[in-house]
Parts: sequence; C-alpha cells; structure tokens
Amino acid sequence: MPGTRFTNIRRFDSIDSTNRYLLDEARAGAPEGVVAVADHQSAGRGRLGRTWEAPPGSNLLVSVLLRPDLPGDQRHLASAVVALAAVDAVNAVVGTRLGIKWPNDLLGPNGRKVAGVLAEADLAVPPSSTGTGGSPIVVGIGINVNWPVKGADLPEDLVGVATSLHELTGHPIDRSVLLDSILEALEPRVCDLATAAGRIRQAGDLRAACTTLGTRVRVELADERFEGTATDVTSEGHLIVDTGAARRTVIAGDVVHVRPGG
Ligand code: BT5
Repeated sequence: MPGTRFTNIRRFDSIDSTNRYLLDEARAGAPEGVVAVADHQSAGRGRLGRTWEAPPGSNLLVSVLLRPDLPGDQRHLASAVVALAAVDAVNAVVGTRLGIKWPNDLLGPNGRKVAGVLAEADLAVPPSSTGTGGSPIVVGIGINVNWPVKGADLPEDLVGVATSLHELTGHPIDRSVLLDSILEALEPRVCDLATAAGRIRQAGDLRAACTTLGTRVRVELADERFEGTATDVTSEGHLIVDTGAARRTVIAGDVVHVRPGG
C-alpha cells in the first residue's frame, strides 16, 4: 500500500499458513512491513493449536510482520492495532461496525464471529539485521468476507458462531479493497506503538471498541477458571475482571477462552 510501510506484499494462491511463512521470514531477517496474503491456507492457525477455516477464494487471510519496540507487558497492543485497523476498514468499506471481543475476536452486530487475530512471536529471534526495529511479531487476521453465506457449508462447530461480511450486508465484498483499507488504517496505529502516548491512545481505542466491557464473562486460564464482570482494558491492553471478591487482571497470552458468564 503506497504511503505506508506495507509495500512488500507477497500473494499466495495456497500456503499452509501466512503466519508460519512470515515467522520464517522474520527468522531470516525480513524487515518490518512485509505482508503475506493467501487465497487459501491448508493449515490456517488459530490460538493454542486451534485451526482457522476458510474455503479457497472466499475470505481475507493476511499476516503482517511488525518489529515494534514494545515493552514486554504491552505486546498485546501489537495484536490490538491490527484488530482496530480491521474495525476501521470494515466500517469504511462496508459500513458495518464490528466489536472487539477481548482478546482477539471481531464480532458482528449479531454477536457472531467475523474475524480472528493471531499474534505470534519468536522471542529467540534477534532484532532485525536491517536495523528496522525490534524483535518480530507476526500478526495474522482471518476475516470472513464472502464465506459463510446463510450458514451454508459451515462445519458443525461454527453453525451459529461464524458469520461473514457478505452475510451481514447481503452482498459480496471485494477482498483487495478491504486489504488496502486495513493497511492504510494500520500505518498510523503502528506508528503509535513507538511512543508511550501513542500506546495509551491505542489502548484507549481498544477500550472503546471492546464489546466485552460491561458483560459477565467466564475466564478460562490454563490452570484456573473464574467468573466476573469485565470492567476495563488497561493501558497495556489487559482485561480487568471484577469477580466481586477481587479485580483480576487478565493477560491475553494466558487466556484459553473468554466466554459469556452465567
Ligand atoms: C483465532 O483463533 O481466532 C485466530 C485466527 C487467525 C487466522 C489468521 S488467517 C491469517 C493468519 N494465518 C494463520 O495461520 N492464522 C492467521 P482462536 O481464537 O483460537 O479461534 C479459533 C476458533 O475459531 C476455532 O477453534 C473455531 O472454533 C473458530 N473458527 C475457525 N474458523 C473460523 C471462521 N472462519 N470464522 C469464525 N470462527 C472460526
């Protein structure tokens, strides 16, 4: 996208995972701003070993390589800026305002999942040899653009869970227009990651877009579950959950699921 750092766009008809590809590129020293976009992924990744489904030629499957100089406890903001850029772009291109279900889902007004974000970092990789920034974070997003429509061909576990921009608007959407809009919206947000004031601004935008706030949630960590009301997103991007007995700080990387509470 001209005028942004995202000018090196690598397109694939089919690949296992755009995140896997960019992590390998990062290990080989690729600079910030490389983008990988695929028409189909044979092994699309979700968080924690889960999979991301999309039939060939239907949805946006894209990853970006970032090298932000982020304090370790603020790394979730790298993932958040991609989610926020996608919210901006969907609003601009399609006129639909998606909400962010903390930590990494974009939901339609019907509460169904339109997109998921996956940030992966290999902390063993040194900062770029080209001198353009810090340790790499690959942030991938899968957006259900033209699939599913009317729930057709959905795997059983996604029925009533997934929706698409086509389904929400009633018409097909041009994926390349949406991608350009995301990269344009992402540029100033990534710039913000470089300063304390910018990071506070991005965390504020995340808080404003986060539809989890004010709702009852059940939080599943690897070794613990608890329920409470989600009350805030901190300036690091963490979720505050008030259990009644305590205000718990929930860190994105520790979360297995955040589900509606009873
Ligand atoms: C995510 O994980 O939501 C992150 C998805 C990231 C996908 C992108 S595509 C480009 C880049 N390259 C990759 O390999 N990955 C990234 P998680 O929160 O773990 O959600 C995964 C769960 O969402 C699955 O277990 C399913 O239940 C559900 N799911 C799978 N495909 C879906 C879809 N198309 N729409 C809605 N839900 C889906």
